[in-house]
Amino acid sequence: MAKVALSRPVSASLGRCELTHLDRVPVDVARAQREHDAYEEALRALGCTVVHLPRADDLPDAVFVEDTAVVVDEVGVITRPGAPSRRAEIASMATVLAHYRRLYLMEAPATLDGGDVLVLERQVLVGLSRRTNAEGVAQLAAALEPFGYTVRGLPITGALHLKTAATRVAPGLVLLNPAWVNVHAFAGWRRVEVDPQEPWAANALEVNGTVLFPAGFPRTQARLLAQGLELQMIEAGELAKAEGGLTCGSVVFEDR
Ligand code: CIR
Repeated sequence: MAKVALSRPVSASLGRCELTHLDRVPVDVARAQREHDAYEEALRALGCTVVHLPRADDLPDAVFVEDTAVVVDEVGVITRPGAPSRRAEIASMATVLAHYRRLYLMEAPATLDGGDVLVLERQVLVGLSRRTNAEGVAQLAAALEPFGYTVRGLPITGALHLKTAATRVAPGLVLLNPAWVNVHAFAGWRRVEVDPQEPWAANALEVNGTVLFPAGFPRTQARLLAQGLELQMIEAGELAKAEGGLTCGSVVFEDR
């Protein structure tokens, strides 16, 4: 089925991004944009229509659109990002997403980053991280449970977001770093663990049966290939300096 991928150009101010677990190092914005262009091209090749949100050069983290919205077939939720510097990103997401979904808008005191939200069919796991609080989980539940989803929070330590630690790579199959997330939260799912030497390898993006996977994690890559998965490698090293992974750069959903 046709999919839409919402995306946004890399901001000129990316070097002033929020950082939690990484030290600040110089970021080459042009290189980050080239990486993002190739990522968008990969999404197109997998059948997505890439729709751009407006450039927001004064908002350093605006390229990480995933954090500003959670989209399921029935509704779109505009989040209230945990970092105050990121709250100005939501207005343009709401404007664009309103073309595709009825919207639910989160309100204070909720905070929630979309990077903390892992949708596993009708089960939604939400990382209780530095960015996402219990009220955020409660408001997401209020938005999604009327449509038959169950929404559950789980503590996250060590990683910025739940999806830094775990992502869905195929129906019934989760890729995860067991050091950062409790594996028991994934009861009923098959699991493939990242190689212990590659803790940052758990953030992959499955689109129409192909897994976009970051270059530079050969051991975990081999584990995924051993599962029979179709992989496409993506260079994402420059955006990784801003603590962004592959899921962060887009919001992908069915065009309906
Ligand atoms: C931030 O700290 O908010 C950004 N520098 C990185 C956000 C990455 N987003 C994500 O993992 N969903």
